[in-house]
Amino acid sequence: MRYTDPEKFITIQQHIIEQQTKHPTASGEFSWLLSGLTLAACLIQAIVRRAGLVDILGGADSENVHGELQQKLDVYANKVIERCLASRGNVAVLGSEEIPEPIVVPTPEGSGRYVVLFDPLDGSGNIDVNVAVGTIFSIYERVTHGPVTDGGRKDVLQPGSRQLAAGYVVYGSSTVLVYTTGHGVHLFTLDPASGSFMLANEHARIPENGKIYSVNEANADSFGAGINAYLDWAKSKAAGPYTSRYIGSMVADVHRTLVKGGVFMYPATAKSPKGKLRLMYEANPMAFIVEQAGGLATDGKNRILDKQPTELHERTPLFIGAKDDVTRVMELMARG
Ligand code: P6P
Repeated sequence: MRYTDPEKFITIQQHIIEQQTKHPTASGEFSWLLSGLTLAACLIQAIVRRAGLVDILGGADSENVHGELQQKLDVYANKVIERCLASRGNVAVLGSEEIPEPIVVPTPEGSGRYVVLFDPLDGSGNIDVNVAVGTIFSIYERVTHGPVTDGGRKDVLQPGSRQLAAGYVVYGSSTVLVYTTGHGVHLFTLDPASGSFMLANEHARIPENGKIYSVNEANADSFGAGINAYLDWAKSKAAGPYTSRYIGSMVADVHRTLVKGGVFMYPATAKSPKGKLRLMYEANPMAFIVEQAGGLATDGKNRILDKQPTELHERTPLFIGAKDDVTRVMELMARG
């Protein structure tokens, strides 16, 4: 077993350093930044795993910028990530689902190079019923120089195609961290005994023939003809038929799609006419990862990574998964 073989195991720290030696653009600073995120993941999973035992379940008597009740774990995870990243010394701006405005991190003479956007605990509404939740992050290089003067707006509002790195952690039956720096997608499993993330799958590729569709069909009345035509096809013998899987935690649903193939969709609905998922710290990082694994990610018309954001918290419809599945949905949507 590679994990325990002293000749073969590869920790995420080793992997990140190897990545940076292969790709000169990734400096030591970048590895130091990513290690802040792996530290935060370890700390968050430790509390998630004890959620029923410590006073960390339930609502936090506060709402986020979207008017959603914050769970105590949302608030905790957000503080852990802020603290782990702000102490790195090379982060200039942070953007979190839980915080209305970008956070400008004071660094000597504005020396911070990086912007990190994150959803500290996606799917937090599922915590009380012990369903997998996750953390999602997206890393950019600043586009401004010197001290940050506009509250971080210019540095934050970059299209997803300019991400330096993206990743997520899924706190499921095991804790798995997935990341890309644009040179493939790599999966690591946390070894609870040592507290190390160990390489489990390098250069992961999304299966092309996964027969799984993932969407909340309770919203079908507002999907439109194209999406419903896709669902009718998927349920037909001509398609296989497909099977339906919907966890209700985007990180878990996208992770299953990455590993098993098929498509995950959160279309625009009557309740969420611009889509429910957030572009900057949910759709963009997942799109970077899935494209690096050979898949596609669109809003039904446009490539997610090409979208020029106007707000940190803007939402987008999302269709993400294997190339053939996403292409089929888009073709049927285009027919109307
Ligand atoms: P619905 C969790 O609250 C979340 O933001 C995503 O993780 C998930 O994919 C989606 O909402 C589920 O939304 O409307 O199907 O319950």
